[in-house]
Amino acid sequence: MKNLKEALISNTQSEKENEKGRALPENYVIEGNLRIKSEVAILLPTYCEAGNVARLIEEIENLGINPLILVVDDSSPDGTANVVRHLQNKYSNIVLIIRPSKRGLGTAITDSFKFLLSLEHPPKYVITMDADFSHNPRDIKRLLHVAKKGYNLVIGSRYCKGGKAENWSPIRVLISKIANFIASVLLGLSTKDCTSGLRCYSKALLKHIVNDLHSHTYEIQIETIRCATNKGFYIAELPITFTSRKIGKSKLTFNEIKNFLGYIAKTKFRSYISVPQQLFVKKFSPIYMVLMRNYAEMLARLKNLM
Ligand SMILES: Nc1nc2c(ncn2[C@@H]2O[C@H](COP(=O)(O)OP(=O)(O)OP(=O)(O)O)[C@@H](O)[C@H]2O)c(=O)[nH]1
Ligand SMILES: [Mg+2]
Repeated sequence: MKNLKEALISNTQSEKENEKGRALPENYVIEGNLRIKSEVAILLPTYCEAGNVARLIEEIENLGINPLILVVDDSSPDGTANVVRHLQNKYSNIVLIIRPSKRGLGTAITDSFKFLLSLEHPPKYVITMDADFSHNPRDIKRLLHVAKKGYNLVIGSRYCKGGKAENWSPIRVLISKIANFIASVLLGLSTKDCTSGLRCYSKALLKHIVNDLHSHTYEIQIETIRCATNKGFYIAELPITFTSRKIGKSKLTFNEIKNFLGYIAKTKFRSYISVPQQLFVKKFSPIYMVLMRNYAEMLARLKNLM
């Protein structure tokens, strides 16, 4: 087992790569072949998904696209990492990152983006999906097809025409709808499903936004859409059927919902204060200039007196 920084440094010799390695925490462990050359990476964040992850990886392997499968596990107490290790004996395209404790979905995704971009052969497309079979692995090819048309972010959407969520409890439907309503009304996002975790990101997009991502938990899904929109990248939505998880427990807790609402409130507040600030500087800049000139003159006089 290698420390992530060491693994990156030993596999990528250039100084630039080493700098990127240093940007990642020292206490992560990485296992697998970092020299994999694949056009597509599939990112599976896991926390206690031992009952799902093996079958999911097998189904992804059977798609025939030979992707790099990256599992980011937060030291799940149910032994998810061991299940993945077992599969690494069978398939050479699986990389496992183990973080020392549960650190949230948002940081799992951002850490993975940083890691993938620092590889010797960074993938051109990065798919993110839940590891609980809520997302159908067969949709991966559909997402890639649209991404290859030039869309930088393709979202598997439950709320665009043709999309749906099956067997979801009324409370989960309500939480999801409210979260999307808040995101579209308060942040002005035009995407219909802003919280879906099934996505395809282009390398170009990730390079531009990775350093702007600071979410800890589920708000990452909104933050990535905002960053892509603000920077003028192309976003598409593709209808999917989302299925409620059958094995394992949801990790969506009150804390995650609190973080999500906190992110929306903070972002909205920032947009309120930045507009008057910009107006103020524009409108009063002549006054500002006069004040500055007087201040400079005063300093010069003081200097002459001394
Ligand atoms: N590494 C990591 N993965 C996480 C964390 N929290 C959630 N996940 C994973 O992120 C994915 C989405 O989490 P879920 O618990 O399915 O959340 P959800 O889809 O809103 O809830 P469900 O109703 O259970 O489907 C799953 O693969 C989880 O195992 C975390 O803190 N760290
Ligand atoms: Mg889920």
